[in-house]
Amino acid sequence: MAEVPQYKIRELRLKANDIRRWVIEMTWRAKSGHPGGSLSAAEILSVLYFHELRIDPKNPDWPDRDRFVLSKGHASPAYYAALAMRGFFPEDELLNFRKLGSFLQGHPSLIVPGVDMCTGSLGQGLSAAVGMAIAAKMDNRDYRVYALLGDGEIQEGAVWEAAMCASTHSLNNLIAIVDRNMIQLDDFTDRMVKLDPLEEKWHSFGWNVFSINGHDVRQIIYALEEAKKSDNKPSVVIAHTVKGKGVSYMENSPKYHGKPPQNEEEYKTAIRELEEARRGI
Ligand SMILES: Cc1ncc(C[n+]2csc(CCOP(=O)(O)OP(=O)(O)O)c2C)c(N)n1
Repeated sequence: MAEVPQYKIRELRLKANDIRRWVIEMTWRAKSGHPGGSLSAAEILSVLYFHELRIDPKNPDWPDRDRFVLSKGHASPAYYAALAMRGFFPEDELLNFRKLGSFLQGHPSLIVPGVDMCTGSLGQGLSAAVGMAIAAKMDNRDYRVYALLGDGEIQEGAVWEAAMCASTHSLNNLIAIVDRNMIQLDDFTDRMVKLDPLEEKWHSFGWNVFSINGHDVRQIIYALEEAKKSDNKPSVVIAHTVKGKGVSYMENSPKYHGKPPQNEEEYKTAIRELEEARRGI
């Protein structure tokens, strides 16, 4: 793999920090939304939107664009932030998150520029991504399809039906990323339905598997580069992350899955910690 220059790594880490800032700002203003699983996915979205995806914000419907499906649709704050920062719509719109009349509702829909699939009902995104990847092959187009799934989400059986379908059709143009933050709605995934050995499960379903630290942008870039070399299999990146990453009182806490900062003090603490982290990047 070509070495990624240090300035690029730093830029991607700064973008992840900006995404986190927006997640706090948006959920705090809306007094609702899902910060935990948005914060865990910040580096993944930063790498996708500022390094990986072949997209054109001026032409969101470009037929040859790479597709992205945020299967864990509740992580919309981080997703909308990445889309706005990338230029699909003005960043000011993020201040209207979840407001009546805004196009930035709690879960992504096709009215949002840059969004390729309506999501929010968990378990469906990979099937949609499989359909898009098959369509690319049928149309002789070389775009790739990326899907981001939650680890709680993949307890849903439909995900595994889609996984079998993808390997059956040799969808080497499909890359799934699992945000393995170990927590789902209100508890730890392993206390609800165990997923491990997760890497082996995907292997046995016929996928290439890459297991990485999902907060290390270099590792994310590397895994995606390797995945793209596949000539006959879909690939999955198991991104080991921390739910609530970057805000101390949210880290590893099921409480902040679907709860914004609870008061002014929590809001200020979150912003202060993210500003401190930014200075260290
Ligand atoms: C079909 C369906 N069932 C239940 C929910 C409610 N729900 C929203 S988020 C969530 C937990 C998701 O956990 P995970 O996939 O691990 O997401 P993350 O921790 O990354 O936020 C649930 C059960 C839903 N959105 N869709």
